[in-house]
Amino acid sequence: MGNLKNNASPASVYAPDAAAIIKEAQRELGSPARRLFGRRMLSLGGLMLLSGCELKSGNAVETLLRRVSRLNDEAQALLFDPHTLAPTYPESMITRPFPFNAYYDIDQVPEVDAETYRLKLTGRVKGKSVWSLAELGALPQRSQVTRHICIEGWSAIGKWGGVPFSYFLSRAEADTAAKYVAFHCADGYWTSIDMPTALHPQTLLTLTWDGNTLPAKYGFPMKLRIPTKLGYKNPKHIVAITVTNEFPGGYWENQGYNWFGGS
Ligand SMILES: Nc1nc2c(c(=O)[nH]1)N[C@H]1C(S)=C(S)[C@@H](COP(=O)(O)O)O[C@H]1N2
Ligand SMILES: [Mo]
Repeated sequence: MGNLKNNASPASVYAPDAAAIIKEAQRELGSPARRLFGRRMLSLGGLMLLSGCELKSGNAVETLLRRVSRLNDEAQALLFDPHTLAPTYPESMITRPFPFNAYYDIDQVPEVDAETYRLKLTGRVKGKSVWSLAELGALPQRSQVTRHICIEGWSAIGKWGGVPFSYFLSRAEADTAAKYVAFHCADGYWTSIDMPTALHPQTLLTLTWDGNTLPAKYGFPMKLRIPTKLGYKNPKHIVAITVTNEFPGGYWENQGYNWFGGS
């Protein structure tokens, strides 16, 4: 990101808190953008020229950066190869203890009752729309050891097991031509993904961690594990899933994290 730093001066001319804007720009213009533009990062000045925007107020900058981030989503969607697999690891490499992360402390983890729990499907779904844990557990299960990468700067290897999500979507007769799948969680968190990622062979609706029932801290009763996406795109404690053509956004995404969030 050196170029952004070196070209910090144009931003300071136009906007009051250049440092914050540059930091935001660095976050928004993550690695996929770097891949797209080669090693020549766009400076804020370059972005201004490209967009025809004058970065006079913080608000204009934010609007511009959001537009760039959406462009970044499109670029990542284009670069995403549904047949490319994320690396898998031997069980000996599993990170123990595995880190906990959420937008709250560990003592606030939601408690979901296994007996009364029901997963609800809404939106473009024709089949069974209410699922108990026993019904989900009776579907074919697979497990994989993959690396979870958090945008906050840590990663950890874990083993998750569950139902291939593409299989689940087809069993539920979901419209797999729809654009998005959104996830609503017991703790109020929500996120959404593109359909090609939902159908990716490594995207699993997981019920176990390390061979045992998913512990509360890791998302009981269910975490969507997507090894091709960053941690914040891996919802825990899912209670409802919506298949939709309306852009759903997400908890962190609506605060500026890039929506596609590929890893
Ligand atoms: N429901 C819910 N899901 C969530 C989050 C959250 O706060 N609530 N945080 C996300 C983030 S940022 C990360 S890094 C991972 C952390 O998962 P872990 O606790 O299993 O490490 O969960 C993701 N899914
Ligand atoms: Mo994260």
